[in-house]
Amino acid sequence: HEADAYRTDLMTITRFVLNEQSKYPESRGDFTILLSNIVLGCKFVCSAVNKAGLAKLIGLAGETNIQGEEQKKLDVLSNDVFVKALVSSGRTSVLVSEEDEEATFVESSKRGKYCVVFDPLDGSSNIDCGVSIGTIFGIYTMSHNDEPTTEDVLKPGNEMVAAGYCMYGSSCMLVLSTGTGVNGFTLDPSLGEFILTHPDIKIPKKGNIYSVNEGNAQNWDGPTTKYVEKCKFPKDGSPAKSLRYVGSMVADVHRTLLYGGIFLYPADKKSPNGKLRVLYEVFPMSFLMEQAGGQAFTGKKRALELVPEKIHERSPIFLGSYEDVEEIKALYAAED
Ligand code: AHM
Ligand code: MG
Repeated sequence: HEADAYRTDLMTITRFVLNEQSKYPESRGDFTILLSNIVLGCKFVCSAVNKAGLAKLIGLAGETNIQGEEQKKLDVLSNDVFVKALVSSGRTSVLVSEEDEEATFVESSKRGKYCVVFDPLDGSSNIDCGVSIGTIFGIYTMSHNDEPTTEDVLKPGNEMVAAGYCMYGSSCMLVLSTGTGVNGFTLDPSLGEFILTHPDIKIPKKGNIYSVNEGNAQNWDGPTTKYVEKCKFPKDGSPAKSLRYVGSMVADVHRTLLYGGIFLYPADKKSPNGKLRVLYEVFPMSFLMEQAGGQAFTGKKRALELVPEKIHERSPIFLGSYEDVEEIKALYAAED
């Protein structure tokens, strides 16, 4: 049957979130509206990323204006799109973006009950060579009706109400958690809709891949050094782990989520707090990992219990399969 090739019960991300929200009688669709604006941003960035190589070659329309101004860089363009989509959703009060030094406070007429922290286009070193990059976001709720301040987002990650990422890879995938598990949606380009393709993602209890920038090894601390040594030369008879490192957090975390294993961006002598940002890199990814049954650890504590003091603060991070993260936790505990 030719017709069988078509699924007709399409679970779009909007339908999925509406179903989820309908469990809360007080829900008035605000979250769904906010999310659909995030989805719009992701679709825009996806299309821009896909055209990026071509734009260079043949100069796509609109890319250079009449004054001959240069085309906006993809990360700046992505940021503009997300900020505008989030503000015009009418559902946000505070926005923190990796691209903007200061937080954005939404003007009172457009304010809503959510705060969004995001990295509009992460993996900057991979943009120009067409390797997977992504958008990462986390969502908090405002707990008062006074003027919004940065205090509204300087909260531990376990207070996020939702987190997710969109990966611009061989396909465009959006992975989302609203605190009741993790679900993955793939963009069907012919429909322009994200369709549920990976329901209820659970990370394997243990994996056989580790993911780290080993070029920094000379500057690592004891536990990280020991852990990576153990991955390569296990002494308990288990097989050595494989190394995979894209250098785009979204791609490395996505693979870790689906295949299991561990992703590390540790502290080192040059960067005592690691590289990755607490609010819009460490927290959303840690939230997703825990929701999928894995763990996220900073070298000192559970990542989601950090209380950031600055919006662009950094932290070391170890996240992935439950048992793999247990091992690095044990090495840090043995150090004290
Ligand atoms: P960016 O915000 O400049 O793109 O940096 C973040 C990226 C992450 O996606 C990735 O995990 C990490 O930097 C890789 O860093 P390194 O090149 O030091 O290994
Ligand atoms: Mg980044």
